[in-house]
Amino acid sequence: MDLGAITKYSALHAKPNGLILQYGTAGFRTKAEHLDHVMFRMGLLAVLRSKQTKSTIGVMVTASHNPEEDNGVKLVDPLGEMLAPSWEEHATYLANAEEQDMQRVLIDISEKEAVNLQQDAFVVIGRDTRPSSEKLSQSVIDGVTVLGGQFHDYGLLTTPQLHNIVYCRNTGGRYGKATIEGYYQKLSKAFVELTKQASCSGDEYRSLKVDCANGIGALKLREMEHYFSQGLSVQLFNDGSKGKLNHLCGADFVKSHQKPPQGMEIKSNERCCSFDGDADRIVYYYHDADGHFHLIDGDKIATLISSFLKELLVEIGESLNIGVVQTAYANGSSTRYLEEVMKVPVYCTKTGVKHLHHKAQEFDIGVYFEANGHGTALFSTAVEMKIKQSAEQLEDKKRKAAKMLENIIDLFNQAAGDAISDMLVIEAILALKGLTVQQWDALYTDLPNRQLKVQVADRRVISTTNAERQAVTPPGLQEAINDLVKKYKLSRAFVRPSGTEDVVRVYAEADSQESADHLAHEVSLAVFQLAGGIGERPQPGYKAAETTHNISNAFGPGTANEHTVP
Ligand code: NG1
Ligand code: ZN
Repeated sequence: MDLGAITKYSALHAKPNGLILQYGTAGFRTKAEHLDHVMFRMGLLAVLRSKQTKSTIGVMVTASHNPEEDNGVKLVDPLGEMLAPSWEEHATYLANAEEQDMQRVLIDISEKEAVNLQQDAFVVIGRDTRPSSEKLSQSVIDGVTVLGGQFHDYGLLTTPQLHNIVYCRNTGGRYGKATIEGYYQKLSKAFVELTKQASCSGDEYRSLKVDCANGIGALKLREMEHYFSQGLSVQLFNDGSKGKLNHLCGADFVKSHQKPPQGMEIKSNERCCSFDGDADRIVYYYHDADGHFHLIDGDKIATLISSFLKELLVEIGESLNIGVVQTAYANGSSTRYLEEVMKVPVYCTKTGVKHLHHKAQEFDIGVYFEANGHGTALFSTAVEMKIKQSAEQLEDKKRKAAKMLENIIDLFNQAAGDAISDMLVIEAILALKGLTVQQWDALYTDLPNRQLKVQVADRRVISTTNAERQAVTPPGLQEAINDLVKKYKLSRAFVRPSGTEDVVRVYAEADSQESADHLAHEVSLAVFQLAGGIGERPQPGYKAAETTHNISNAFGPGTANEHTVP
């Protein structure tokens, strides 16, 4: 380690005194102007992680669905997964070291993790379309090079494309070529093969409106569309040519406001979808003949996918163990439908895709989705081999089903939830089953629900158990929630501290929208009273909820996962 050079370069990416940031569920995320030192240091850390794992490590510069002024960074582990938890702690430790302590912290981490500093290191870097991303990714590169690491800067990428590239590089090409071209070809080939088998070829099944959140998804979909155009035509909206990133559009906006994005004209029964700012989430929606908006979220996507996979397995005659993984935010109707109608086991994990991903790895086939539209399906190596064999050996209908499954496996991005890949999977399934968007939506009816945010002095006073469905502290809060829930039919409510914003999230569902709204409001009041609420008391009615939403979305210092030490 050339400590002199590190000190010299670090001074060029100096940390503002007293600024403290946390590596949260999605890495570091805050105002872009506070992130230069974090980027440089994550370049250093990626080199250490690469030396330790003797593998390529990824660094993605993005703040996903956050406003354009924000940015963020996360590291991608060798199999395309989120960074291991012990290294998340190192990341926080290194990002927060004052300038004079930085070297010592770096040495500390390499000693603790027994990093062989002589080992080669290779880091791949990607970034989204934010105005700040290019400069910040240059700071990552400075960190990588000063520690003697080699790198490849892939430039503009969606987050899941970077995860995919890391996975491909570390598996010697078995998972596919580690290039953007390789990604387009693999997915498109599988998609075109699948849609060739669809019997209904009416136009309504084969065209889709896509809201790209004014982000990277638009660029990448445009690059890719000619590869799959014989199977699907896409019409892009919010492609970044005018509007601001994630502003009044994108998957997060559509899901949380339960309304269509701006800038997209929707005719009745037209199938539409929205990506988020880094294209790792997707939600679908349509307007019915009466002009009512219908949202099809991650839960219904998981249901469509798992029922299709199950049907194929029955057809092939394979009894593989298939499971669906959700979080506490999954709509109660979806869980009931999966368990009672489809007879598929459902598991609930803590919020954050790394938890869902790990749980899904326990099955032959694990389908996981957060309600917000982030998810994918994972297939064990043994299953992949078995299906390949079946596609060669079986005959007629069984062979056809095995071939379909083989292509579906190729169409999923098994490294991470991926809006483009999920979109193609969904479009293929709808075409193969001859389903309209309304028929898909009619699988079950979502229970009315409401999500609110409450501001408290210190959200860490709330701790939870049972996959975040019950509050352990502060004393009395869970009892209060239990009493409130009893007042409503088909009701459920829980609270948890957000991992990405300085708020407590409240979720409630019940048999009517009015009841869900009341319950959410009453639970918010209980949180405010028992967990140290600050500012204005929560007000009843959805109008108040929207106001709360906007305030905490401002994401300034003190409202994000950022604290300034006085
Ligand atoms: P927090 O802020 O911890 O609720 C949010 C989402 C997560 C996940 C992360 C990372 C909800 C309720 N929460 O986490 O699902 O996507 O952001 O982006 O949607
Ligand atoms: Zn995202």
